Amino acid sequence: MQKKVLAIHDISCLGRCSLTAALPIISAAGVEVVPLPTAVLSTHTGGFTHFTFRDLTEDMTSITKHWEMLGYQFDIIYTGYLGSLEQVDIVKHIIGHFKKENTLVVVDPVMADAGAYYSMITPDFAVGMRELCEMADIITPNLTEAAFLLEREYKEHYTKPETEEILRALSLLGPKKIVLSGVSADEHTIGAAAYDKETDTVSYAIAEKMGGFYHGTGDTFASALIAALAKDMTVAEATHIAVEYTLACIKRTYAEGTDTRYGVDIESELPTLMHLLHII
Ligand code: PXL
Repeated sequence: MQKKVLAIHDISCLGRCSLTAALPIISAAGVEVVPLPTAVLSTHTGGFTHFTFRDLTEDMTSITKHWEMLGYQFDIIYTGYLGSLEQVDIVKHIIGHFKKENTLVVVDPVMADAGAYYSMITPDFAVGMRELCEMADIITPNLTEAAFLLEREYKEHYTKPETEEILRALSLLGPKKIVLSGVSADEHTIGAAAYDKETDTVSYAIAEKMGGFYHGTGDTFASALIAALAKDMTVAEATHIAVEYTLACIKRTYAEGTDTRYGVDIESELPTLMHLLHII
């Protein structure tokens, strides 16, 4: 049976993040992606001014009520950027309704990067996100989001023991598995760490670091992770694939020299992802 993923994020029309990343990347795995848009923006909020923002809070409930009537079910529920605390509450209800025995709930607590909240996000949002993380099987924060979820100061550098302590502290919020991005071994590397609470093991996927700060790479990474999980890969394998694919997108975009606000070239590297997933 073809797997079905419910992806709850905004649509930032320009800038390749949230749904405009999730839809092509997860589809490339041969998986159906059903989008639930939380808002429509002309661009994402990172580095742009004058962007439009149409809130879809009301539509979220009426759309999912229709799906409830149809009895539609999902194998994976994947949540990302949410526009307000009210939306966090709605998403909790959606998870409550659509999570069945074998549904995997993956929460990407999208709210911050490089030590700072995104422009429309306030610190009280972290409280709501923490509650949403409690309902997840897997969470995928970056190091800044991890610090904010744990109500800690963000540091620029974390040692290996510090990273592993963060992973264990995050698992105490509830999720059985944590995929932490932005982890590095030294200044020349970057990648992610996957933690399994049941076995208390950490698996690292570390790659060479490229210059530049590209928007949307967190969503590229999490969407590739979902694609691999939907193909029944382990969280450790999926983390490796997500790091490799994201790095390939960044390398290509770096070579193209495009404005970093427009995100990475996820499209040209879709064959790489399909190859990593053993589809081609
Ligand atoms: O990539 C995360 C993200 C998603 N959606 C919107 C954003 C951002 C990051 O800035 O602004 C609207």
